[in-house]
Amino acid sequence: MKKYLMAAALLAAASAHAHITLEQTSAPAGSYQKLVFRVGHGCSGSPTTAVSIRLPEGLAALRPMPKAGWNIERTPDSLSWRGGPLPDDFYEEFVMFGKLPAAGSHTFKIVQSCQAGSANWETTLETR
Ligand SMILES: [Cu+2]
Repeated sequence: MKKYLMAAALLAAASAHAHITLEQTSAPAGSYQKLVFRVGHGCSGSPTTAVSIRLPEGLAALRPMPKAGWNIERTPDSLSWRGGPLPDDFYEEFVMFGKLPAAGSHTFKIVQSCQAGSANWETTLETR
């Protein structure tokens, strides 16, 4: 949430919104936890059609939660939901479950794809 890449013109319009963020930003290292990614809006008014999350190192035994209307794509280092479209003025959550990394700061890089355009986000999980 604190770091993100957007065109300067979109930045001012979106800065008051929720972006894509983790519901909980800290958790015990090595514990099994649910990670909830919250999508607060689309791309400058355009509906969301995909959320692709690049996973930090050390996340293990990862299980995405299936979601009606969305197809899940997995690679060793990313997890994507494609479907929707999720209208700009709706809220949605994308969930995964797994074993968290060792103590430290772990960043998830997220690409939000929309019917028009896309946006890049980062959200960080602290494990202790
Ligand atoms: Cu926002």
